[in-house]
This record gives sequence, C-alpha cells and structure tokens, in this order.
Amino acid sequence: MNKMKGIIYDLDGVIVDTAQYHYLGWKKLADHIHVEFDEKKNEKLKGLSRRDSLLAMLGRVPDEEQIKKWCEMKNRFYLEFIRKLDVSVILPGAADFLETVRKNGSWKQALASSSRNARLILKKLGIERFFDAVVDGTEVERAKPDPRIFLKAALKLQLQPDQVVVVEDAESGIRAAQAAGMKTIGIGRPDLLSRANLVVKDLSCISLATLEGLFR
Ligand code: B16
Ligand code: MG
Repeated sequence: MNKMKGIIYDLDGVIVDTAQYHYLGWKKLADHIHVEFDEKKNEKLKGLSRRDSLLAMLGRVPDEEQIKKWCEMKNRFYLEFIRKLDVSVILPGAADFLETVRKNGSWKQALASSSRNARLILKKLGIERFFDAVVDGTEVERAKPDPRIFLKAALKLQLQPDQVVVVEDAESGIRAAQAAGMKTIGIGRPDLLSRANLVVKDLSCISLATLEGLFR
C-alpha cells in the first residue's frame, strides 16, 4: 500500500482571497443588466461554478445563449479586476504551509478549484510549483457538491480517497469531499462548516502534526 498521503486544496477562500474580485465582476454584470445585487446576496454564490453563480444571482434560468453571453461578460469583468493581482491576495499562512508540506516530502499536494481561471491565478502568483496536480473548472462537468473534482485530483496524485484530506472554505466543497470518502478541514466559520472533521480560521492554524492526527 502506498504510504504517501495527499492534501487537496480549494483555491478561492483557502489559498487566495479572490472572492472580492468575483463579487465585483458579478456586481458589474448585475448593474449592466439592471438586476439587484449586493454583498449579502453574493454570500450565496461562494464556491459555486460560474454558471451556477449566474443562475443563483438571477433567481431564474434564462436560455443557454443568454447564459453563455452573461457568463462571458462576467468573466471579462473579473479578468480586468485580477489583471494586477499580486501576492497580497494569498491568505495568511497559505504560502508557508504549502512550502512546509512540500519540503517534508511525505505528502503530495493538489489543487481542485471550480474556477476556470485557477491555473492563471497560480501562475500569476508564482505558486504553481507547490502542486503535484491541478484540476480546475475546465476539467469537470459537474460542480461541487459533486465529488468528481476531488476524485479526479486524487487519481492524478495516484492516491486512494482514504489517503487524502481536503481543505475547503465552502459547505458545498466539504460535502463533495465527504461524498468522495476523504477527510476534511474547513477554513472559516465552525457554525457554517460543522460537517468538517476540523475547522480552523486559516492555514496558519494547522501543522503537519494536525494533518497526521486526522489519519490516526
Ligand atoms: P470562474 P474555488 C470558485 O473557486 C469561486 O469560489 C467561485 O466564487 C467562482 O464562481 C468559481 O470558482 C468559478 O470561477 O468564474 O473563475 O471559473 O473556491 O472552487 O477555488
Ligand atoms: Mg472556495
């Protein structure tokens, strides 16, 4: 049996804080098409795919052509906002944690993000070198809470689900990881992520010993 273990990270809300730019992109689209939208409504979009976010924002299902057009428009706005992205969006403890795990050598690391822009963001921030595998929103048909994104990441790491812990900030992501048979660490509010094996504020609050403890 393979002794290696794996960590699969979500991107937005775990490693980087790009949520503010997603919000600004949706807000610009909402203003453009005269739909009411604010930060409170935006909370419900957290972790959803681009298409699901649009439908949640509208509260209805327009025809496919319209969906495509508005998704593309939101993405253009989003890309404008992240054009000058810099390392200040990396969340507390994330870079150090990725580095520590990498150096330790007995863990493989993967990224599993619903974002179709995930690779671009990793590249812009110079952090793609930490990951042995990446699965992004272009590679999966079904968004979280469907477990397939995490199963695909584990497959790329050549690990079984029970050798893997998933780090997620969205409830849909925790559900997806559990459906995949993986351990879970929630990043954020314990009341919202109570399903997770462990909930912490950010990656500065955990160590390799914390990870090992989950497998004992
Ligand atoms: P894009 P994650 C998710 O990233 C974001 O949390 C979510 O707000 C966004 O709608 C989704 O990616 C799709 O992003 O429009 O760039 O494809 O949390 O799964 O890393
Ligand atoms: Mg997230």
